[in-house]
This record gives sequence, C-alpha cells and structure tokens, in this order.
Amino acid sequence: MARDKERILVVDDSPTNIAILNVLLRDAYQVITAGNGTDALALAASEEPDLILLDIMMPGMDGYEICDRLKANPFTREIPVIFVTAMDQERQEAKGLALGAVDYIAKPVSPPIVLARVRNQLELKRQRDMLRRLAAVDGLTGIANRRAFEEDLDREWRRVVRLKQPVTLFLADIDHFRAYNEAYGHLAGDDCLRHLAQALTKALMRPSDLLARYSGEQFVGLLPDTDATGAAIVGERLLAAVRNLALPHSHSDVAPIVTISIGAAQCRPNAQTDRAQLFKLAGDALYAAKKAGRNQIRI
Ligand code: GH3
Ligand code: MG
Ligand code: MG
Repeated sequence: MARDKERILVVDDSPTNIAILNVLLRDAYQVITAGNGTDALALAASEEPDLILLDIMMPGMDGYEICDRLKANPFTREIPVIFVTAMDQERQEAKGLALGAVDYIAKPVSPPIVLARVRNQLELKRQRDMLRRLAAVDGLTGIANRRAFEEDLDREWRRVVRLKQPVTLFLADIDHFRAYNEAYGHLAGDDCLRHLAQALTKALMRPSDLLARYSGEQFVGLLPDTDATGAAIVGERLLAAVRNLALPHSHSDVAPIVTISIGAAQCRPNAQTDRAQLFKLAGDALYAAKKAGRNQIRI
C-alpha cells in the first residue's frame, strides 16, 4: 500500500540518541524506533521500513549482529541499513559495510549530514524498487513475466510441500493465433493478448494463484491447494472467461471467436518431486487438448 511518508526504523539503546534522530527526521519521514536487537528485527519484518538507522554498541545483540540477521532474512534483506555510531575507526566502518550496510554516519551526528545521507539512500531504494517491479512484469500484458513466475513458484512450491497440499500447474495457449495475427494484424494480436491476460487474471480467485505470460501466446499458472477436480473447475472458468470476451476470430475452425486450450497437471509434491516433469505433463495435456478439438482443458 502507498504511504504518505517513507518509514525509517531507528535502532539505538540510548533514548537520548533516539530522541535526537526522531526530532531530526519526523517532519519528513515516519519514524519508528527500537531500543534493542530483538525489537528491531521484529519491527523490520512487520513494519517494512524503507531504511534502518542502526547503532552498533548495544547491550545484548549488537548492531553488527542485527545487520547480519537482517541480511539473512529474505523479508528484510532488501532494507538498506545505515550504521550510526561513535565507533568510527576505519576497521569498524569496513566491518559494517562488509555486512551489507549501505552507509555509515559518525556520532555525534551532524543534522545536515544525516538528512542528506538518508535522502540519498531512500532515493536509491526507490530506484531499486522500481527496477525490481519492472523486471518482474511482462511489458506487453502487464502481468508477471516468466522470470517472476519462477521466483513465485519457488516460494509457493515450498509452501505446498510443507502443507502437503495438492498443486496444479497449467499452460493456456491461444487457439489458431497465427491465423488471428494474419487476419487482423500483429497489433490486434497484441491487444488480444492484453485482453486475455486481464480476463485470466480476473478469473483466478485465490490470492495464492499465480499467472504469468510464459512465452509468446502462452500463459502459465499455478494453483496451490488444488486437486484434479478443482483444476477442472478453474479450467472451465478460464475457458469461459476467454469466450465471454467474444473477440471475433473469423479464421478459427473452433468458433467465430478467440478461444484457448489448457493443459493441466497436478500432483501432491514432496521435496523430491521433479517440477520439470510437471511442466512436461502440462505440455502433453495441452497437446492433447489441441488434438481433441481445442477450446477445452485436459488434465
Ligand atoms: P494452435 O491453435 O495449435 O495453438 O495454433 P497457433 O496458430 O495458435 O499456434 P502457433 O504456435 O502456430 O502460432 C503461434 C502464434 O502466436 C505465432 C505468433 O505470430 C503469435 N505470437 C506469439 N507471440 C506474439 C505476440 O507477442 N504478439 C502477437 N501479436 N502474436 C504473437
Ligand atoms: Mg549504543
Ligand atoms: Mg496457439
């Protein structure tokens, strides 16, 4: 969700230091604070700050260890960390940077330096976030691309293995799309792909369902916690969603409108299950759906 202000987590065991930084930052940013490592790690994971200002010398967990743990956790790894500390020897600064911190500010802090460095790092984070978003999106349709799908698949796959759930993988392919392009032109073909991507997205109802553009005219989807019966229901819904667009296709022998064929494969995976095999089965099922007359799902 969009925030009014960027959020900064200030971690320091000294209430005075926290107060100084809070006064300095609170006009421009939303400041949250932690007085020890345990609270800092919990807040970093739950509040998703855009930047962390981290003291080094603290009783219990010190700043180095906090930084190390932040970088080891996939949920907090990308949050930039600036060390703010009185330990300003070269060796200590180098150690902090080696742990993945992006910058280093010496105490007692100079207000304009703090503000400038915070501003710079937040700007860099904005740019990184934008690049990451762009890299995950298919430029034509605006849905996830294959790269993003494979990343999401890793995560969802671990989850279904852990929860011992069935999972369905499907491939959806436009029927006679070459003829569509030839009849209506490539730009109309691109529009068709965009409409289909939207319709398929809308037809998938669970937040855990994944959909991506797999290659030119193929979409790939993952349906966690879905067995063959569920896959058939979702598949019919996807087929209907495309038919309901009623995009004219005068050169199809299936119907006078654009249709798709779907191949699905399902299994109840364990840690040893071969995902490539599931892709192959879905591909075989797609081929069977095409052979059997298109505009249908095969599992
Ligand atoms: P089938 O029903 O067996 O799937 O036949 P088909 O014509 O859809 O399959 P084929 O693999 O022969 O052709 C796929 C076509 O998809 C060829 C290509 O022109 C078109 N295509 C692939 N990517 C794009 C794209 O990004 N934009 C457009 N407009 N067309 C694309
Ligand atoms: Mg301290
Ligand atoms: Mg096709």
